[in-house]
Amino acid sequence: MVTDNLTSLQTFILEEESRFPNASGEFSWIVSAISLAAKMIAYKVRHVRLQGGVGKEGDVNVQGEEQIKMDVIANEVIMRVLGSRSSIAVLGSEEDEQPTILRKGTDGGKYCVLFDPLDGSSNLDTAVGVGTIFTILRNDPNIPDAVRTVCQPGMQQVAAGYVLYGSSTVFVITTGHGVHMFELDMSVGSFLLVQRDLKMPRRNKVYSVNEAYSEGFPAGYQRYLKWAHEQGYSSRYIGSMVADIHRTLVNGGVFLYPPTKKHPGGKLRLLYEANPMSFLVEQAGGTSTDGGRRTMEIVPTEVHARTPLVMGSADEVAHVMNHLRG
Ligand code: AHM
Ligand code: MG
Repeated sequence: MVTDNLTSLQTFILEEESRFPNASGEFSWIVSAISLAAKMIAYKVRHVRLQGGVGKEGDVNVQGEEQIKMDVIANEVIMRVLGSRSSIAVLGSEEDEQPTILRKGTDGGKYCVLFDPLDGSSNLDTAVGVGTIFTILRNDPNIPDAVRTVCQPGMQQVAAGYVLYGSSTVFVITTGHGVHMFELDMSVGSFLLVQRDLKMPRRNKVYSVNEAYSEGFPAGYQRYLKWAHEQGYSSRYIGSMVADIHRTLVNGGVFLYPPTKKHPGGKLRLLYEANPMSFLVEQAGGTSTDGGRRTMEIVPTEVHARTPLVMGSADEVAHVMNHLRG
């Protein structure tokens, strides 16, 4: 009996694009570049100590956070691989202060790509899963300023996804038609489809939050946690967003990064982390808010804007929201 055919990420994206008769194919080139960069980073992450990548780089990034060598290496890989794609007008990394304008006006470039090259990299020295997060936005050539070009609400994303470098390497993507998961087959060097149209469970009694900060959380979050304890919830927190969101997508539950004493406006970045993950979660049937508003409706005011985050299974997010309302 013939089961499902094997489908590579490349073939899958070409098929998706063929649904749009006027598609130029430029989009599939970008996804193929991201997958190439991901394979290179996956290899380097697997050998991070042998490559000398766990040491501190000595610099701090634009957020004032200390960079480790792999942050810089991953950033360079992505910039090199994506920088040569003619359809990208603006490329922005969480590690850099400003997005880079690659092409202007008549030079073309239909898209902007934003990425967090190696989220959770502080976990690399303990061999915990880390990830690359990306989002693809449409470029508006009439806006000459790169920051204003990329400051689009999440609703306008063309595609978003992440690569989790965990016990296996998985590539999860949405183009607005469901969420699809691929696994890296090292023997052929390709990401192969393992789950089409992934839907997250509507409920699962699991919350994922850095509970050690809870004294500094607004009262509503504290009420929610007390309620969740009484209801017999489990807690799972890796401290590496891609790994925590991947588990939440697959198993259900809720992921929270509330306002804290240290980060009163939330820690996670709206454009680089919250929006791409929100797009995926919504496409998988879940919801995402900043504790009040739908995350993807927030209009970013700056490229490194941060936001509190409550995302996950629809019913679980609703429980949090009920407690936040009082
Ligand atoms: P990074 O982009 O500097 O790696 O920081 C983001 C990470 C996320 O992966 C994770 O969800 C969060 O920071 C963990 O923060 P905390 O250690 O405060 O719980
Ligand atoms: Mg990050």
